Amino acid sequence: MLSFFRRKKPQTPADAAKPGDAGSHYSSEELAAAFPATPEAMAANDVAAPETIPQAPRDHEPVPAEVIAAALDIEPGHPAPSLAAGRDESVTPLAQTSPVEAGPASEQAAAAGKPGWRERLRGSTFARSFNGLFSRHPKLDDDLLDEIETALITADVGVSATTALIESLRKRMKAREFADAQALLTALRADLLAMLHPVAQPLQIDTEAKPFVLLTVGVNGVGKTTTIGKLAKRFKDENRALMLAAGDTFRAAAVAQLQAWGERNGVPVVAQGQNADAASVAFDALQAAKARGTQVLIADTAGRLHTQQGLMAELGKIKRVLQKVDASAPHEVLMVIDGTTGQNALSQLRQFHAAVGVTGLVVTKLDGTAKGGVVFALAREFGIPIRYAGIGERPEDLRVFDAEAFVDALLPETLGA
Ligand SMILES: Nc1nc2c(ncn2[C@@H]2O[C@H](COP(=O)(O)OP(=O)(O)O)[C@@H](O)[C@H]2O)c(=O)[nH]1
Ligand SMILES: [Mg+2]
Repeated sequence: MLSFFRRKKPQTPADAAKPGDAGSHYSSEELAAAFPATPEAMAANDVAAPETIPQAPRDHEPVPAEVIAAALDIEPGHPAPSLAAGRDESVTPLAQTSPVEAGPASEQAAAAGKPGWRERLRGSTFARSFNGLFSRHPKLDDDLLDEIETALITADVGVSATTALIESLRKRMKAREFADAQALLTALRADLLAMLHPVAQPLQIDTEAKPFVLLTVGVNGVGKTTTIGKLAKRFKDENRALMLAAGDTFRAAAVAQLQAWGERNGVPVVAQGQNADAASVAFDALQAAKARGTQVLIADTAGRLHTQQGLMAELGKIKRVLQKVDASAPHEVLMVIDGTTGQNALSQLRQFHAAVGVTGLVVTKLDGTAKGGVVFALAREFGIPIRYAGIGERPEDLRVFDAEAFVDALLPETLGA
């Protein structure tokens, strides 16, 4: 098949907007300069005077049992084992402190390699495009490269990352580096892994932070609240004193959803109900968490489109209000990205990073219809750590992002046999 991608060299909006060379990452300063705040946004950013902010958390109404049941249509389970290997003494690697790590489930997991990943990602466009590709094109030639190029683009790897991968393979093929198509596949797997290695950095809870504040952000429906619920379960299993802040005050159901996760996991939830000021909820929660000696505070926020300037500015306000209580907070700004989004994920991350300084990513819904490739595009464009991957709806389906397991699931070592 002919490759129109290589020959036409199309420009995506993401490529067009990208300064510097193709492989460069954005600093917060570059992003802030590229997306200056408007006067309206600056005004909206004004931090509420401390005296206008309630000093104590409000008790919330009890959540009806049916709401809890509806919100928690899941089975409890064990968090996944991880590659986490902390070196800093002041920092506790999450996975290493997990009591379930030593349990029979994790021993079984270790014996089976990286369980779940292949099975869950089998349906992705990435895996499906490559499945059978090498048996249809067993010969090492330009046609094989064109097919691979098309498969990568179709899987949302993005034009710039795909071009870089293909041109490198082409050079090495011309230099007769590969004995056969299988050798080229091995090289492609290694190149893909090399793209992900720098971003496969597990979240580590700094135990010096009291509490460690984790602020979740992202557009609507990407899986923020579900991810918080899964993290709550994980942290709880690690015996961490935990608190949640119901910062999505746009919808009453959003508060109830978080309260339901809290009740299921025995975790206190600070909420003020619908239409409350999200920054005020965050402020309350951090005060309460400090007073109680909580180790980890996870704050939910309402989903917002990256193009909604006023709402994006509100995130900056939440951050600044948190900093009134603790100058080092939030310790992690975790952006949740829906893996089915495609290349739009890049503009989302660009805008959220400019507004609030994203320090880690969770890519959800990689099971099901996700194409899978956007993870590579995100890694290449931004270099922001990918903390977790959502590969299903159960708590144990939020996995510490594992570059090897991910590449292996999308592109197994032996294909098209
Ligand atoms: N299949 C799948 N669904 C997910 C995953 N993460 C979240 N979801 C679903 O995505 C939907 C929206 O999640 P929610 O947490 O309410 O999104 P929010 O608006 O960002 O808070 C829910 O139906 C979740 O069950 C995942 O990793 N895989
Ligand atoms: Mg939500």
